[in-house]
Parts: sequence; structure tokens; C-alpha cells
Amino acid sequence: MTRIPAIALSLLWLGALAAEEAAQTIRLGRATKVHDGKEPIDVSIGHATPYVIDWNRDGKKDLLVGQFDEGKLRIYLNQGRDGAPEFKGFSYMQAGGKDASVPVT
Ligand SMILES: [Ca+2]
Repeated sequence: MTRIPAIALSLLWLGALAAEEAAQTIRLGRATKVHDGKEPIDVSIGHATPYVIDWNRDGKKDLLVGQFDEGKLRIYLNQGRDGAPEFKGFSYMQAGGKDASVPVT
């Protein structure tokens, strides 16, 4: 069995962390509000969690917003382009013909 000295293991760990951090460097631009039509997107109770993904696989990135209120997930389909998204209303994620939700604790 090969034993790795603790100091070597520590250096490997630090190297892995540095590589991971370098790979995940994200540069943020100026904050801007995202609109649904002419109104800024907001949820009824705070703790909104946005996620960008091509939900309907039409080649344009959509906006998903998890909301604390009732544990629902809003789906805003992008009517514009990725560089200039346009959202015109949302629907809640459905499961079994009903709005899906996760328990809020
Ligand atoms: Ca899409």
C-alpha cells in the first residue's frame, strides 16, 4: 500500500482547490433588473432563486425562479435572444396537471 505523506497530501489538496477556483472564476457585470414585460420580476415573498437554462430546448436561455412562497418554480420562457432576453409572463412548473411545489420549512 502506498502512503502519501501528510504534507504532500495537503499540497495536492491545495493544488486541486486552486485549479477548481481558477476554473470557476466568474466575472460579474453591472447589476440590472430583469423585466417581465415592463415590470421588474419580483416574487410575492423574498428568497427568490434564479436559474438560467434552455428549459424548452428552443436554443434560447430561459429564466427559472424558485420562490420561497409556496415552494413553487416560475418558468419565464425567453421570447427574445440570449443577449437581449424578453419575458412575457410565466407559468409554474407542473406535475400531474397541478402546480408543483416543494415543502417549505
Ligand atoms: Ca428556451
